[in-house]
Amino acid sequence: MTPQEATAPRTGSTRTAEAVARRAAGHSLEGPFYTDPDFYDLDLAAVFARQWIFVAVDAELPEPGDRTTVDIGPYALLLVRDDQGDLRAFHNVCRHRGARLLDGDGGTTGNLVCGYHKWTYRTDGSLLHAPSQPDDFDRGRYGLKPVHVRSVGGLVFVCLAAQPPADFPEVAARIEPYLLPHGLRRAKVAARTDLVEEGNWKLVMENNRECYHCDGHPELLRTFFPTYGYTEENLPARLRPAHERRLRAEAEVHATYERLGLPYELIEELDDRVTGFRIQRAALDLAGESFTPDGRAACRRLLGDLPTPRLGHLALHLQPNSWFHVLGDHAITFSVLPLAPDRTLLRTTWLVHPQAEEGVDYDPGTLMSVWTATNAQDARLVARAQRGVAGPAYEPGPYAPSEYQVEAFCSWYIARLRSELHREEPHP
Ligand code: 3BY
Ligand code: FES
Ligand code: FE
Repeated sequence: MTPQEATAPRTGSTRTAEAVARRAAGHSLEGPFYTDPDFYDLDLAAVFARQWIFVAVDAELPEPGDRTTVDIGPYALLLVRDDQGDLRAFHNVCRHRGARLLDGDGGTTGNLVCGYHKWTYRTDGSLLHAPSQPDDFDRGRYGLKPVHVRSVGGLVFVCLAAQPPADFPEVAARIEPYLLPHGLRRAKVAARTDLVEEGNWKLVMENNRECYHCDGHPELLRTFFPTYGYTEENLPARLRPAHERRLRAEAEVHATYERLGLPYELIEELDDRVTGFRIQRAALDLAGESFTPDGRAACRRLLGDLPTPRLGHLALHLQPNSWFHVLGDHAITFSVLPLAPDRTLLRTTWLVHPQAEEGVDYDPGTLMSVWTATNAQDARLVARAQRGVAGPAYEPGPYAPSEYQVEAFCSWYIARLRSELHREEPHP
């Protein structure tokens, strides 16, 4: 090494590139991936500004003029349904002097009016009116900056990149047949919670991708089989009774899926493509209908007017930031959005049949209880993990076999960073 190299400052990008190159497969990531602002910036660039990010459901903005806002790290976005009924997404930044255009979520609007000097945009993003500008002012130059948006079976994704990942249409085409029978596009939002977790976004995702910690979820485990992630070969003896119950329950729901023509095969392509995903229909324990204490439906009206609630759950995992459980009676969506290196928003949304009436067909407390408890338990685990990996004694440790989806997430993530570090295209 020449003296010059030895004394040259190690820039953020050099340190990050070295850590990415060093990553040992089968082991958790080094501490700075979860704590260091340079890694956080790299995650925003390589993942959140490149991939399709799950941010909302169609049911939040069903009618023309309905709108909502969402922030992805530093990117403030607004979603609006235009006059033709199509979803649009824009940077939520006024083209006059850059003020945040809309605040908060929900609401209906004819036009989008900036609260500062009242520049007014149509729902298609074009600038309709800029008060007191000269006659030759060219409104055509100051439309809102558009962002790619698309719905997949009622789930809304945005992509900040100029060129979204080319494989997403294929992934959408493969998961849509699983989702469409549940009618999520026309469903009703029964509840939504925002939970700020005290941990890096990857710890939130990694935690979701395994059930090695599921003893911490007594409410969930009444219906969710704890055998998740294990195979016949590596199943611990203590899970054998649950495994036997699961096999019997699977045989029954498979017959139902066949009878109703519902796709149920496992597709698991988590780390070998740009848009990693996993989808599967699987049985639930007890009554097998829903995530409730006795496994019975929490909502009397069924999603998509399906003829039986006894459908187990459709589990969908998408890289980088989401997971979903679709049941006969309701659906739950989970969107993970980074706030800071050590803070992450988990937005959870419960969907029911559009005509289901609160207090008549469902009690929100019952509907929400299992995942509210599970999210709170997971948030405590994520905060513990963050505190541990932030300390000097932490070194990456080995994954257990049942954590193979955590390894898949991390190797998928490392591949995204590698391709970012070798890329020359600028960012939006
Ligand atoms: O939400 C999931 O996909 C589940 C719940 C428990 C662990 N995780 C695999
Ligand atoms: Fe929006 Fe001035 S910043 S109208
Ligand atoms: Fe958990």
